[in-house]
Amino acid sequence: SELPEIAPDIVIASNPAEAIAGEVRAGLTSIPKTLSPWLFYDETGSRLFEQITELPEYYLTRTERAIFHTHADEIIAEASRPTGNDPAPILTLIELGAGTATKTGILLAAAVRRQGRVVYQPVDVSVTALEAATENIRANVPGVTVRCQVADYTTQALPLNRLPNTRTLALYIGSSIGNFSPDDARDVLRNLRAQLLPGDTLLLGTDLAPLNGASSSTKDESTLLAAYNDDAGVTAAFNSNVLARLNRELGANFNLNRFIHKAIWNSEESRIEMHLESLVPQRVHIPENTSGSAFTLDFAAGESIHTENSYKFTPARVERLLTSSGFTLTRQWQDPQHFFAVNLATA
Ligand code: AVI
Repeated sequence: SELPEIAPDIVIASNPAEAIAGEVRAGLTSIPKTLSPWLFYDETGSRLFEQITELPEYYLTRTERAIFHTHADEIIAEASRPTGNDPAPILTLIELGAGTATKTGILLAAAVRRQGRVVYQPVDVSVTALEAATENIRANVPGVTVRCQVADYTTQALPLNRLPNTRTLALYIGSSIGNFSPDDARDVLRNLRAQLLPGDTLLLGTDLAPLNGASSSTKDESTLLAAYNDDAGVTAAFNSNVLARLNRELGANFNLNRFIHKAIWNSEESRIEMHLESLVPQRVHIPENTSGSAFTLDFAAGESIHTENSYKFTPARVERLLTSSGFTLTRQWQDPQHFFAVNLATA
């Protein structure tokens, strides 16, 4: 039977200018200095991130895409598994932090093959990303009804306008969960879990930790470091853009030539860390704004701003995260080299 056509409904997120000013003040006045990774994604940062996903060193995106190409029908079949009170489930796909949805088309096409049509609800804080996602899916995957939602899924309850008699498959792919601390990751997934019904599923993309000594994997520390420190310098530009953004939007006076991009592997925490390291002793000024009065920042030579963590998971760690958020891991797909994992969990 045909699913009804639904008009796009846009939910506007909270005041971004105020959120940015508050976040910057809190992060830069703490010890050690930090900046939240979501600050990367202004227009320039989002464009640089798209470039990162195509770099030869950045294996994450193409590996996850390859897993989708190989297993999309199986993933959709598994998420559509009949149950006693739902013998022929029809899926609705929602995607957290959809961005431009370039990989999602593979899963949507598989859903269309199985059920004829599908409703797709991308959720993102960026309107321009959602416009690109809608364009991309409408042009490339017939049979999909796109319904965009502008929202910050980390802080706002997702307004899931469910269609009657459909089952939700929530997508959280691209290793985005890896940019949260373990506690925050659990809270994000718990928040999502609270809005799902029994039988609904989550597809979670996780980058895998290096398997030391395992012969079936060629992933080691150098693979990881290269992915976050590419030869063309795109990741360095992506990292420094956050300072350029603070100059543009808050009137700060960071001198970008006096900070250098650093990516390090923290094996104890199983994460890549990105930093912006001050090359010299220096003082930076941030004018008065909505979050309070002007302030100055003093940097010692070699002192850094910690701008991002990117956690890498063992399969056991993925399972623990899902269990602690109220999900049950049902299937996991990996690429042949064990670089990346795509996990299906039930609510
Ligand atoms: C968006 N996120 C999963 C990326 C990552 O790999 O952690 C962001 C990124 N940072 C540097 N390169 C890519």
